[in-house]
Amino acid sequence: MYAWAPVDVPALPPAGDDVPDRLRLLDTATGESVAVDPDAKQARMYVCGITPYDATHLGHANTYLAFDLVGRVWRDLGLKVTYTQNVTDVDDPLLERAQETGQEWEELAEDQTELFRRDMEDLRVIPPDHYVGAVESIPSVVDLIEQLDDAGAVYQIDDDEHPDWYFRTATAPGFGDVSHLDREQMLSVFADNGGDPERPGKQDPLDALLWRFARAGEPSWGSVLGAGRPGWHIECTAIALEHLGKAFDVQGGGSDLKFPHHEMCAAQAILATGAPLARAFVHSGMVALDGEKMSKSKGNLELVSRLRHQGADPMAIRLALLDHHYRSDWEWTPDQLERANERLERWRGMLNNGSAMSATSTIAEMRRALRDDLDAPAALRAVDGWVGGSLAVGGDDPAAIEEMARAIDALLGIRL
Ligand code: 5CA
Ligand code: ZN
Repeated sequence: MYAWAPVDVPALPPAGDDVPDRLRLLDTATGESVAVDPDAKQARMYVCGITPYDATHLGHANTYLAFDLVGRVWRDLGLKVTYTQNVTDVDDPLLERAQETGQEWEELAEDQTELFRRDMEDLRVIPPDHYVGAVESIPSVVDLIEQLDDAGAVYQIDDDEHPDWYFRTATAPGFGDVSHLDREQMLSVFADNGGDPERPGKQDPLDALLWRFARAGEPSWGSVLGAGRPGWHIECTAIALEHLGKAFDVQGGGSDLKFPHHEMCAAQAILATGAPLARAFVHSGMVALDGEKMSKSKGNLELVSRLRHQGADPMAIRLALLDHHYRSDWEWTPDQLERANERLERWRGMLNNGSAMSATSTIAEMRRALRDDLDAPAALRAVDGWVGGSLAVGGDDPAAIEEMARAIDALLGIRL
């Protein structure tokens, strides 16, 4: 159901000694820049996927482009990459939207997942190796909850009708080590980010829903826990552990997922496996529109698909997003697309120019920028410099144009 077209990534000549041979990223958990390459040849990354109840907006696209760059840099370092992404294909916002519109929830999820997949293809995002739905993962979710139960970290709410299962958060080892929020801050963020601090019967307002008992009019699945459906955090913990194993290299998502989502996933994984979920927790910044974080729930959106229907070149959309550092919070304005178009035209013009300066030092500069916490804006400026210099002084390196086009494609995902 969730096929996603492969993207061709051209091979580049190996980097020289003037380029560091590791990718460093800012790890939210330690607050430090860390080398995220594994010792083995196989790099493993999990990125939190969409909840498919509305179309892909530029905030989502920005987040998936950031982690697309991680995969590209790893490949350029000669690593094999295993990339897993989930799709939260059953959850409250999705069921609520289906209720409002009268559409079947399964159909809504499938339609929006399909649209997301097409948007990602347009933007030349390398597909995950495992693109996994919550619904198809219910057996792993149930197994993991049982494991947590064995560890004494699980309880049922004292409620005859809906004895939902909860994760005993406060006593979990390492709880707080991802987001570093104090309890006060956690409580204030929790409700805004999908938590239910007010639910009567919880032992601690910060405890996280693991398994929601069936309610009238809601989908549910039979299990040893009773008929119900998965909570949100346990979905990602189960999918990540099943498809990547423990202590994988990068857990990624937007900064809105630091707490509670990634904090809960991390605590659940440590309890269940005795090992950290991931070696680094990496978060992309939030894209805003009209002064507020772009969000499906608020409706202040600019959509990849809308820009495409208006005739935007997907490579210009990609360039416009890459012109912001992945960790910065920024606001979308239409003039950014115009500027990206002009840049794309300049770069494409260079392709037809026939003569250029050597590309070697520019490609080294792009690699240095990207390997140092994914500084895509600096990599774009390096290409600008090469294009401008080539046009100004001309050049006599006939292979340089092709080499540069390959590097722009492999490292930045821009097909000229
Ligand atoms: N299904 C969950 C993750 S398991 C979820 O958060 N879905 S989502 O559709 O709301 O968001 C999908 C991804 O886009 C997440 O990684 C989220 O952090 C990121 N995201 C959401 N809004 C923005 C935004 N305005 N700017 C940047 N990234 C965003
Ligand atoms: Zn997630």
